[in-house]
Amino acid sequence: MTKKGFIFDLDGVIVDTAKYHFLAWKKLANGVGVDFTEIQNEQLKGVSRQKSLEKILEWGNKTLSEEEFTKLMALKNEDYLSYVEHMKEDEILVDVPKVLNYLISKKHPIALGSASKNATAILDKVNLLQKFDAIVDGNGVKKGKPNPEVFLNAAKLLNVNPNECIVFEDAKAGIEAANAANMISIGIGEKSVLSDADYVFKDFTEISLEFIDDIISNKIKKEKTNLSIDK
Ligand code: B16
Ligand code: MG
Repeated sequence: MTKKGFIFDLDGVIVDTAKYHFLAWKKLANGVGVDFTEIQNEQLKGVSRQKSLEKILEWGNKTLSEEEFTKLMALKNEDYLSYVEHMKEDEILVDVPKVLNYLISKKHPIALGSASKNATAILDKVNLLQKFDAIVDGNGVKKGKPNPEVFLNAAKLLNVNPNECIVFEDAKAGIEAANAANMISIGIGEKSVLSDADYVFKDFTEISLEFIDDIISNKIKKEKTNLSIDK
């Protein structure tokens, strides 16, 4: 049987750190006189820290000097990490360990493919770091999602062909990146948002081990392709 590579996004797939990003971005935005809503926070999912701040300033019609911009990014991260610091295993999203442990028992390699520069620290906090064979995070990529770089790097590290890889993602940009990498894209969240994904599940409770077996045995294949990466 061909070896498959399984790649997991972090925020929104393994843990829900979006709520901490929201608190930290809201504090920062309000501090410079800009409004920030949960709906706007949704649009920052999978988006890098720098791009997120650019968007917030754009929404609020604000411009900052380069120095202020760098300072605010550092402050946001400090605030965000004050929440991350308290994270424990109970913040792992339901049934994620079920799938991780099953893949490990079947000897299929697992990678993380996240935009976050704090990914290793977060995985360590929730005690999952040891389960991953490779970590590709915001420190290791030049082009963020929807560019496929993050997932292609992960496939390389796992030593698995991209077309034998499967990506679990909660962000639209992440699904586009997985499709551009020619990997099976599995959306975690709402079908209406993740319509480009090959398969969509509300969360991991909906993903059966039979489904994983069907992927491994090629019964389940890639449904959609999207090779436009110039975004
Ligand atoms: P950091 P993911 C992404 O994580 C988050 O969804 C996004 O909201 C955040 O801005 C980005 O990481 C960068 O995070 O500030 O920790 O470097 O979903 O790609 O795992
Ligand atoms: Mg995510």
